[in-house]
Amino acid sequence: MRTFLLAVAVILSGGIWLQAQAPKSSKPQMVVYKSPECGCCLNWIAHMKANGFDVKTVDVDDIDKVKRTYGVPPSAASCHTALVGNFVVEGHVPADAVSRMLREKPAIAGIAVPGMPIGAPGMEMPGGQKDPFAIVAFDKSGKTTIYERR
Ligand SMILES: [Cu+2]
Repeated sequence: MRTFLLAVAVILSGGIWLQAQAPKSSKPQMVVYKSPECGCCLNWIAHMKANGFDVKTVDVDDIDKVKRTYGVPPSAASCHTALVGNFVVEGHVPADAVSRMLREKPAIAGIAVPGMPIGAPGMEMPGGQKDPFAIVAFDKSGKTTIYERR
């Protein structure tokens, strides 16, 4: 019994210690730039929040300027542009692909889902239609490669 109580005490104090060590928010912090009129952008933001991202939204009048600033190649452009860690996330990229990039930290500038494919996160249709799409990676020079196909 005494050993049991001791074990419980050790576990509890360990838990308190871990909590004290944890950063205030362990969620990945993301900033999303979008035009104020963009509805599907809001749907994608909801998707990212539902998957554990801490999202701050910034409405901008000139979203193309944001894309130029962060080096999104025109061929990879979509509606919204997001920053997370040292990476750029363009368009309706699935949250798990963003998480993989943050985990693996590849030598790229960011990933994008060019255009607005039907059925991508935030682009869901009432009938459940889903078009296949590619997630592309781009580097600082604007070169794109296929990151994943969905
Ligand atoms: Cu969109």
